[in-house]
Amino acid sequence: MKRILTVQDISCFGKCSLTVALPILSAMGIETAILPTAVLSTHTLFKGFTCKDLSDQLEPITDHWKKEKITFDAIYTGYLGTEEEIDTVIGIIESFRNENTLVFIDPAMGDNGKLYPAFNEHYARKNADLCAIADIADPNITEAAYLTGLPYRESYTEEYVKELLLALAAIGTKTPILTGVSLSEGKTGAMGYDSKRKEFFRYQNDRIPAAYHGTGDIFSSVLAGAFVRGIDRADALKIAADYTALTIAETLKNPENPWYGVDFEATIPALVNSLKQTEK
Ligand code: PXL
Repeated sequence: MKRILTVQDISCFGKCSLTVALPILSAMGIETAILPTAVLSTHTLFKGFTCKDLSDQLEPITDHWKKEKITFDAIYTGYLGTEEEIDTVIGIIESFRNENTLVFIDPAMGDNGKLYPAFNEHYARKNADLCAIADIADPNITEAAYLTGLPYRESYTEEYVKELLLALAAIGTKTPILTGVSLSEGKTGAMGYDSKRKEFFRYQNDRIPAAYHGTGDIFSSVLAGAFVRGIDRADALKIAADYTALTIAETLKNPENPWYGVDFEATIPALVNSLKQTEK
């Protein structure tokens, strides 16, 4: 069985970061170790959230793993917390990485042109250091604009998306994948750039006119899991985008309309099924 380490916060309530990554990766048949960067009462879009930074625990935990000779096939980072913590996480990646380790970075820090409440521009720029050592990084357009210093655009052309991807590759990301990219009316999905082969690639499905919190974490968890399982790029993007869209559609049916997160629990059987299809 493949083994992944995911490094992100644990928001005790709110269906994001570790509370979605862990169940999704487990359901995908991947042994999942976690390194919580902070513990919050809820995610930061609730008012009055509590937050205990766990930066001082990261090295003692990983030092213990080293002594136990624990290794990982992949390391996947999400929402971190502080600039110092980013440096610590870079050190941890470098110390566990070998030539076969997949390093997948989701520089989770904002959406819709804005940073999340806990972050500022300095923090955003610091995330570029992390993306510089990534095999794959999957920012949304907001995050990519902050990472590269290019302007954020709400309406854009394919040329703009390519410009962002090339700027991310220039930072050092081997294969940047931009999420939440709409390349034609009524469609949405992702577009990536393989800097080794100098090749753009994309996947688009129908846009569902609803925005929910935590969908970026769901997309990233599935995409990281699919790559760890050795699924090829085209199928991996399709599985992640289709699962995210299906989950949003399922959530829209929920009369309680949970704004804080999506009903991914209901669609896990479909995710497992889509993995079986790729194995046929
Ligand atoms: O979904 C990204 C995310 C992760 N973790 C925390 C957050 C957010 C987005 O707001 O607040 C704590």
